[in-house]
Amino acid sequence: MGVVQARMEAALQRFLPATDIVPERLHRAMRYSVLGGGKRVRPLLAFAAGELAGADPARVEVVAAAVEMIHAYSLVHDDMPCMDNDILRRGKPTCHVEFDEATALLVGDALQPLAFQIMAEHVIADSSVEQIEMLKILALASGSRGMAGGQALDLAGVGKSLSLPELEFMHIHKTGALIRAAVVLGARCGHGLDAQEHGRLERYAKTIGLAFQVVDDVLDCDASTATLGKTAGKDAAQEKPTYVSILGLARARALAEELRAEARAALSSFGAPAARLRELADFIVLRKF
Ligand code: GRG
Repeated sequence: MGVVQARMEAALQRFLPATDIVPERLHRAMRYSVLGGGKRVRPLLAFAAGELAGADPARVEVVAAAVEMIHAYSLVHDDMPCMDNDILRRGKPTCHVEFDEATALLVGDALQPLAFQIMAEHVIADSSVEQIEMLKILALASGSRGMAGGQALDLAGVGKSLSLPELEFMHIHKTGALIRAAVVLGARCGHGLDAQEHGRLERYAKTIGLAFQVVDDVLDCDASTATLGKTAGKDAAQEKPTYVSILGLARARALAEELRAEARAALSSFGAPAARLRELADFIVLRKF
């Protein structure tokens, strides 16, 4: 585990309610769903963007944990029988299998406000106006004009053929919105960037958000369940439109490569301080799980 991941794990341990606090079972299920798993890509992005913007890591830790809580809730709900109906996540039984459906629903219901609570009760900006702006960024990224809306489009697309722009629109929302929020919020914890630089960072964030999804589609048909820690081959089985189903495997791989180059190009003016963001673009595209 890297330094950021270890720091994140400790922070999430602290922010999540303890298992001896009532209701114990819900708190156990929340901790089960958030802790001890996941690549922590979004926190890594928040810390890397924070580093570029000269942010205090103590502030970045809060926004990174908030984004990761929203992400964890989305996975718990996505795995439920009413959505993707999966039994394996991060190499262990999904939340509704380990606990039950009602508890899984409540885990999402509770993780989502907890994300906003920690952002409201810790100092993450120099002014309360700026802090509220940051809460709004996460709210927009999570809601019907962001991740939840993208999920709705995803569910509506099952069994249908989507055009490439339609697929891209869905993914920019479902997966891209939260990835963008991680980068933007990490950078907003500091004040080292001007408006133009924030714009370049936004372009980077949008591009790697899309690259993340293209690679996810490739891995779904290219990697094993054991490597992924989640059921492989589901997209084809569920007749979901994906980059692979539309472009074929080779062109989907080539697109991921193009997006990696585009993301790195967006960072070119930043020089050495953006090294971690470049590494993460490489990791997102070259990952095998
Ligand atoms: C239920 C509102 C709601 C939204 C669900 C993110 C999402 C929306 C569903 C997950 C389904 C899925 C496979 C999306 C593709 C990309 C993705 C977000 C994969 C999982 O993220 P990783 O790989 O997971 O960062 P880890 O476990 O590493 O944190």
